[in-house]
Amino acid sequence: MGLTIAQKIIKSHLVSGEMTPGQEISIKIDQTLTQDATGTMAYLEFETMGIERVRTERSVAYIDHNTLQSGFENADDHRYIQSVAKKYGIYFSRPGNGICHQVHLERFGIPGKTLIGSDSHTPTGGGIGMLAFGAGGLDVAVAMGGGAYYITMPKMIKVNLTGKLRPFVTAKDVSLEILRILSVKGGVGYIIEWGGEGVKTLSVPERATITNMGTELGATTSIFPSDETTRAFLKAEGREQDYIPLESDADAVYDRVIDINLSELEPLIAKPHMPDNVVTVSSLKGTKVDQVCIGSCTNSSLLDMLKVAAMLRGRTISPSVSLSISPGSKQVLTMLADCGALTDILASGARVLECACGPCIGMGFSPNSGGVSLRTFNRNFEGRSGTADGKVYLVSPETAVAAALTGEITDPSALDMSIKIDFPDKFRIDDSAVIPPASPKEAKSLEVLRGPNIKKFPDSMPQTDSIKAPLILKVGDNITTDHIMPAGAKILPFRSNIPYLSQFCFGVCDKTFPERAKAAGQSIIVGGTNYGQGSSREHAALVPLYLGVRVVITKSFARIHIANLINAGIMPLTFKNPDDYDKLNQGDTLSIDGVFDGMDSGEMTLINETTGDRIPLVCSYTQRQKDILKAGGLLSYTKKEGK
Ligand code: MIC
Ligand code: SF4
Repeated sequence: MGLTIAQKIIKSHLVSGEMTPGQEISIKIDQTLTQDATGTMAYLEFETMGIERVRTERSVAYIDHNTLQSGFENADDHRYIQSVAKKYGIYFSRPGNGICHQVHLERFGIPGKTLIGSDSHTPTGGGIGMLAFGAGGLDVAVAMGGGAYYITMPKMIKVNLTGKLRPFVTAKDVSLEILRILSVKGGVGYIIEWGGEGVKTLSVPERATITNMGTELGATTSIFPSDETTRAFLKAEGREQDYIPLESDADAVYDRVIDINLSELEPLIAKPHMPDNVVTVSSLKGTKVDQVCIGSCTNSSLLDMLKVAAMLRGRTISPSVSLSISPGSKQVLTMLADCGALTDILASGARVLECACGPCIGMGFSPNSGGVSLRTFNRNFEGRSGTADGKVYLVSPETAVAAALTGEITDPSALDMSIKIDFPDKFRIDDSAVIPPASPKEAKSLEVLRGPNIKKFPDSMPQTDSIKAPLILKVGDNITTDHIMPAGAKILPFRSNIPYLSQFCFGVCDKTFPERAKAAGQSIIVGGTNYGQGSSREHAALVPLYLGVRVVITKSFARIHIANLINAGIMPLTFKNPDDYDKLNQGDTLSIDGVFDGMDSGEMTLINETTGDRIPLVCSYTQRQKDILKAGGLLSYTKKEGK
């Protein structure tokens, strides 16, 4: 039987397990990336492992999320990451050099290699044929130390592309179309492989937009073939030697095939507050827009920016709209400057922001009260923009510009406009903002620089054989990590200060949660389906751990979050009968006996001591996961096992 592209890469990197869907496998990781908001924690974890130098082929630390430096906290964290990177063999991409996923694609990504990153959009690398996964910081730390990465062997979806996108219909619309088809949980347990004749019509940045937003489907990762288009991209980056061709075998077997005819798509838009809340742009025609933001790891490539500049050339944005543009990297920004496109952007009245995540992670540019914000980003979760009642819509750069010009939601293909892009076949290569690590000899005498904002980890809590605790918080479906542990300009500086962060835990759902959880000592959370979707931030597990949460019971979990819970030593369990969710009320006292036997048999009984209900729960931990939970988390487990 033939293999898919992803299966081929897994096979060549397999360390343990069988490649049967649903089974745990572990794979060798060639490259890692971190960003600053998750990186500080990942490097603190790496340091506790006592390893002298990273054991990957390439590890890169990016500073891109929290670049405001509104107090000493960020600056200290950046300095800490820079000093750790230098000492332990990691390349350091300075603030201003760009968004991790964009820069990684440009400068470091290699087809056929494996990559994990402490950021959920690491699958962007799939645009260049990498098998790239988002993971918790601890998993990345382990991989930097040479440890394998454990995942459940996914099933395979093939998206078969035919046709060619019409003008003003874009890769972003392809992402929104697949979200419309599959929903934010439709990709859980799958790798999505993009294939078919239509692939040839998409450039690498367009493919990367699509693999980037595969994260919003809940997919384990997404990948494109590596072909002549990939070779041309690598050549333009001066890295043709990194090219290898990659395609699936003709008789490869997929669990599901979805057909999309690119020629039939039209501009799409995701309405507040979920990326799968997708309708056509034309159906919202005329809706007034207050703000437009262009950028993020989804849509900040040179191609995107050149199209934006071409649409803005000689035009002025609507007086009622505030437009921000953040190019994805220094390479993109300097090339826009070189060809004059930056002048077109500035002349239109746009505000050019730093090459960083910026508004996407709530670092400024929050919309006005109740404001409508059209963004080329990948997430429009409630409150993420920094304005609690802001209404964020997700669109392509072309639809974004159309709204910035007209002041209302407008289908860009309905504008009387045609644009022509001169796409260069050689990019401007300048790696001066990437600082290489010290030599192993020099590294020995280097000191790691720490600031006072770096606080200790929450104490680990080994699982006990019986638990009795109150149901401290009951939440619904699709709870995101932005609900559990919000980000944004006010909170992000404290990513290495768990006690401080804890005040904001679940703030979007219930501001009283932190106080109540602390007072309870130990507690249990109950959620609906797809609990923990979104970010890879392990803080969404470490902070609840700090607040005493021992168990989370849901109808289903998102992939990275369930791994982070186990890594933190919090026991994730699911309802055997999802309807039992209704038998639990916030404030009930719950208990579970025989936890260790239950971990082995895969079944436990939850007793609702308040109502007397007995509720069957299920789990399917691997031996390693059981050991991690019993040890009180991956860090204690790793130390104990001497791994
Ligand atoms: C996000 O888009 O939510 C983030 C911020 O990039 C996160 C990482 C983080 O929380 O630091 C992600 O996607 O993993
Ligand atoms: Fe940064 Fe936004 Fe991409 Fe996350 S989704 S990495 S915050 S640009």
